[in-house]
Amino acid sequence: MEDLDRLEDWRRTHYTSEITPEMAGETVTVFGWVHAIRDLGGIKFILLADREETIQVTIPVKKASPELLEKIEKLKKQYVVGVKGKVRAYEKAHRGVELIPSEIKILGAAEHPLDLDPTGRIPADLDVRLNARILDLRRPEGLAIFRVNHHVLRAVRDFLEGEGFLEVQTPKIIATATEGGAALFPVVYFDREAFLAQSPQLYKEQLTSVFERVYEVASYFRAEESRTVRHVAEFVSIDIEAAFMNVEDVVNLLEKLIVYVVSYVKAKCSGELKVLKADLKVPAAPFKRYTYDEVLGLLADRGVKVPWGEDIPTSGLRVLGDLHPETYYFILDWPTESKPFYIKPRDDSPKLCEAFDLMYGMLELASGGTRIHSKDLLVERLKSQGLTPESFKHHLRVFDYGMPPHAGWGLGLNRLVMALTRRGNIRECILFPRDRDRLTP
Ligand code: AMO
Repeated sequence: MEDLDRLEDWRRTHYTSEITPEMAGETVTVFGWVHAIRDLGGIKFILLADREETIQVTIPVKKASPELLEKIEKLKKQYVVGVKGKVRAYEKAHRGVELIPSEIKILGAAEHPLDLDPTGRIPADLDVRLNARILDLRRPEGLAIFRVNHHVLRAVRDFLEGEGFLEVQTPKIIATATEGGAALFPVVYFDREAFLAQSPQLYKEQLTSVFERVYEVASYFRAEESRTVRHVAEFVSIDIEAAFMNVEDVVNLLEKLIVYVVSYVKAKCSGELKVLKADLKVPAAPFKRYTYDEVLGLLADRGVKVPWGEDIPTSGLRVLGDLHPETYYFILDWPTESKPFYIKPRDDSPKLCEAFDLMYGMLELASGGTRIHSKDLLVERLKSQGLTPESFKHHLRVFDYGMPPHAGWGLGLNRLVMALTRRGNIRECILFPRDRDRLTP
């Protein structure tokens, strides 16, 4: 589209959501995207959407100026417009209010046919939606999910601040694997090979020997080969690590955090939750705590045999999901061999370790535990997992500087938002998801 109008001195006076019937007679300026156009001959309607809501703009043809009508003729869906007009109370309009424009600016055009209809009236499959992600995000559900995401993070930061945690940033280009080697993405680092970080594990542990309580919110990278609704190649994790704590302390802290976050989201995001049809219930603490052995028993009774020592397979997770719909619960006392090298084996029974997972239905939301803080034991565990202590020499050296006992966890933000917004695929909760098949947009 050739000649767009200029913004000049026009500034928004209100978001659409702020315009109420009580403001009848007031002149306002709104900006947004044309969601729908309806022409009844003598009267034309535009549904204008901004990031908050929508408002009906009503143009009685006889009363409108020729300039205004000319503008209206040019409009197509998803054009960006500014509207200056008078508020009118009108019961039949959405929210009982409409806008009678005196002037319209066309500030941005959209090419037709559009790749996707953001009103959501024409269903599209997820791949089509993700290919036109920006249009997809303009759907009310898209906006709602990422507002929930925003408020989850606010709640997390608020809570951890209250618990004395310091927010840190650790490197994302690293020299050695932290969570097992298979899923690393190599990068060319000048004349050496390096990797994208899978987690902040070793750095957050080291930092407990300085700042005692640290947390980080960041993206991590795993070359996940499997195509599932809950795995992506780039995800955001909320990690904490605390000196002078053990598994029990960090489990209790996580439980408290989940209750805090759900309450916060329920209070701040009632509109979003309605759009998403997510009826949130604040979970009651304490959450159910199972041991790994108890879970194996539950599964065996239902026909899923898991060899002791192995992780719970998807078939087992499905059974657990059916037994705990929309419910948070912990699994504790994992076999040492099923968990990473840095998890502390139990003193009384070293075949078991002080690790836990937090589950929501069939979804693993978080894992963590007490860490090994004896250097000798850590070296032994590295070796028994087939890793070379030499590759971890910088990390091990820190254990010679005075390492406190410590514990922590990593909580998958995208999975948590998936649970809170009741989405069936993690990709819906990531702005621009990355997986085995997708690297764009
Ligand atoms: P873990 O590997 O269990 O633990 O990861 C922690 C949490 O991160 C999320 N997550 C993922 N989300 C989406 N796609 C993925 N590919 C993916 N991988 C992991 C999950 C998971 O529960 N260092 C430990 C944590 C700790 O002990 O502190 C770790 O990384 O929600």
